[in-house]
Amino acid sequence: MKRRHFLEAIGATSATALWSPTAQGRSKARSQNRNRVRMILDVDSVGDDILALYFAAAHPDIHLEGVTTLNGASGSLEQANRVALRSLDIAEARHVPVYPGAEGPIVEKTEAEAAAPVHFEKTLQKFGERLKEFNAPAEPSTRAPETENAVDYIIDSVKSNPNEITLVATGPLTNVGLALDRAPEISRLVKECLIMGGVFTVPGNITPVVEYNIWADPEAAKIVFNAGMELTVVGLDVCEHNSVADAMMTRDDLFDLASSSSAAAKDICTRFPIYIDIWREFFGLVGFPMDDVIAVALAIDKTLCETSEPLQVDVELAGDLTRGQTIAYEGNQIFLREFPHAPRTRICRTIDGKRFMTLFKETISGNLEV
Ligand SMILES: [Ca+2]
Repeated sequence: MKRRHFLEAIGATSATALWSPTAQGRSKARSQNRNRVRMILDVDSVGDDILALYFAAAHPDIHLEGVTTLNGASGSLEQANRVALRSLDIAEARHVPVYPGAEGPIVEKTEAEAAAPVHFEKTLQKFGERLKEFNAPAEPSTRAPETENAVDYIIDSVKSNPNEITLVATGPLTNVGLALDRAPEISRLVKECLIMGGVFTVPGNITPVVEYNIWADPEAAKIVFNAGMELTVVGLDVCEHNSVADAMMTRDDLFDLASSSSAAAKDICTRFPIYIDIWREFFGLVGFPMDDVIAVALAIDKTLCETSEPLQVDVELAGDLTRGQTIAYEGNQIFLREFPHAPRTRICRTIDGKRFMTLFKETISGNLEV
């Protein structure tokens, strides 16, 4: 079916204006003389990290200063570096340096954690041939990562540019936690920090109360949540639950992106159908959740999500079921707890999913009207 026919069939002909080829390339012209968010993006480089890299590289209101990597859900630091470099190549952002970071969590996983059966891997087998596009090893880039370590780079950048740098972390919090541990003063020198991680009101994806990024390095997360930074938390509540289905990527969105000439859009259309299928068939979600992109998008548009008032949020370090749980102090409790800093953590409660997905597609396809 041609795109025009598809849109007519679903009664959305007006949307064609969004994808007008005449708007192509406007974003580059607009990017000059704009007051852009200076961003360091910390990634572990699986599916939605790639989308976050594409978005950050393409949006005219973001100046991507550097990308830092760590070992996370993609399996190794080397793979994270390769994926980050390759994604920046595709996004025509080869000028953005990539700094390798942590090879594992601050506290090593126990044998029991390492040996825990993973339901996901077994289920994947049924996807057969389609799996070759899922977390596929990236082709080598023509350039290498920087020699400076990610943690040193974060500390140096923040200290040299006080109140200028926005830190967005979309993987486990090891790099950010180590930077804050080594140089606590940067907590007041960062303009703000946004993280994708944690869960508050919907089921977790590791245990019913634990989300992957926090589970992967709870000690690092505890440092980050207790550092006194201006912190915005994109938890599973606004990305991985069908109550926010509007904010997920579906095959209809791939159809919209398919008319774009952007290399990032083409890559998404080639590689992401399997992600959409897996998240639908395994997690029961309407589409592929855009967790990491939401964290990046919030750095330029706070109105995309409704957030809590500033709260104290802490991380549970104990318990088979609860290690890595994020707990927000709300309401009134009998036990009094003193905190070292005033509350500065805002939790995302709701998201304007349709507006977010339109922003994503317009940014990736170079059709953004600003
Ligand atoms: Ca991630």
